[in-house]
Amino acid sequence: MTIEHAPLPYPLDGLAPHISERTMSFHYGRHHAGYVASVNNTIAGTAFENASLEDIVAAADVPSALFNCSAQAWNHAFYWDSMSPGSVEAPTGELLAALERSFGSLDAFNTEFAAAAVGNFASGWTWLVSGADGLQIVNTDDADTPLRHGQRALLTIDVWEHAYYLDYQNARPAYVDAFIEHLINWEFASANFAAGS
Ligand code: MN3
Repeated sequence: MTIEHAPLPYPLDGLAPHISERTMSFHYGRHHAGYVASVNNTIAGTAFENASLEDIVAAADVPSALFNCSAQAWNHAFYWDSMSPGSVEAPTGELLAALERSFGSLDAFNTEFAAAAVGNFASGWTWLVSGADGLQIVNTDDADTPLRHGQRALLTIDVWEHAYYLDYQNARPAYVDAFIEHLINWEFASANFAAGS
């Protein structure tokens, strides 16, 4: 089975002006495409040849080149889905209640999430996850992903420099603020939360 470089859920310029078409053309069109191509090249003729991307991420040796490219392929697809064009629709219902239980309020979550993403001293990812202890914000390094830690990912922001440097240069806090204020797809997070409860 060939791992698919799934189409973006919006046009390349759909997140502008917060994330530009130029960033997306490199990030989706080159970085993400490259990870998917590396997975397909690496699994050809191996026991993983017919595995799903999730199964490869779950079973690949860590560290290994296959883990790096497969987890990055999965993380990026999840990141595209974590954003949507247009204004952010605030979370409601069960997810809002869970956010309030774990963080106190939506505003408190936003503040903690921003601090974690700005403070993530790595080329990595900041995640909202659901686990045994409720909702948590976690940072991962490089390609590492909640899939390998028994946590259900609800949403993520890519904080590798390639995600924001063309638009924000070194101003990661401005990129993180734009993500929180303008881009989070809470409907996607809510569907992920519902699937795990
Ligand atoms: Mn990236």
